[in-house]
Amino acid sequence: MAILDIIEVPDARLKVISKPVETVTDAHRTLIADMFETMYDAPGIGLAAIQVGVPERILVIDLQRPADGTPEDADPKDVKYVRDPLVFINPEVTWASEELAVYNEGCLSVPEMYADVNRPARIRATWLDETGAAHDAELDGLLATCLQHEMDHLNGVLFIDHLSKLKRDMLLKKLDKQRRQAA
Ligand code: GNR
Ligand code: NI
Repeated sequence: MAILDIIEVPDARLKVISKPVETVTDAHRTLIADMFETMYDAPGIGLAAIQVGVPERILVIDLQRPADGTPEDADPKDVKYVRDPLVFINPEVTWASEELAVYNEGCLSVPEMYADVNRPARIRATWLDETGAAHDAELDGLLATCLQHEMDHLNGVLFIDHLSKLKRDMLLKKLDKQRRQAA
């Protein structure tokens, strides 16, 4: 297992269109394990392979979930969260709701910058998991938002590309300033 370097803007690799996986191999499974380790270390809730420099259509998500046996009405401060790793290979959106949901998104490749992004609230998607098994499911909530954010990465798109040029340039300037102050 290894923690990999996460690519940040303005690295040109973030604009690359990633290639479909033809056959899921042990090398992919090793990459996926490293992607989870990298994501948990960051920490983040999702990571696309291109963010660690690999232009293949692979992404991982972990939104964590309350531990088994947690009552619906448990006090939020008593809820213990456990890992819930999800792997998506060659994901495709086959349906999207007209209804949009807004989420204050961030991205490990645009560190410490956040902005509201509107996306379809519910999507139906197909994908393969790390064993090569096919899945088809309707998703909503943060999982739908996060999967769309990660799928954008596979197409060379960042959350800031959904903003006006004015807002995008403001965020990139702020990031630049922050980096110069940290240096
Ligand atoms: O950690 C992350 N948080 C997040 C918050 C709202 C919407 C999407 C995300 S994904 C992001 C990690 C990341 O950059 N994945 O590509
Ligand atoms: Ni991202």
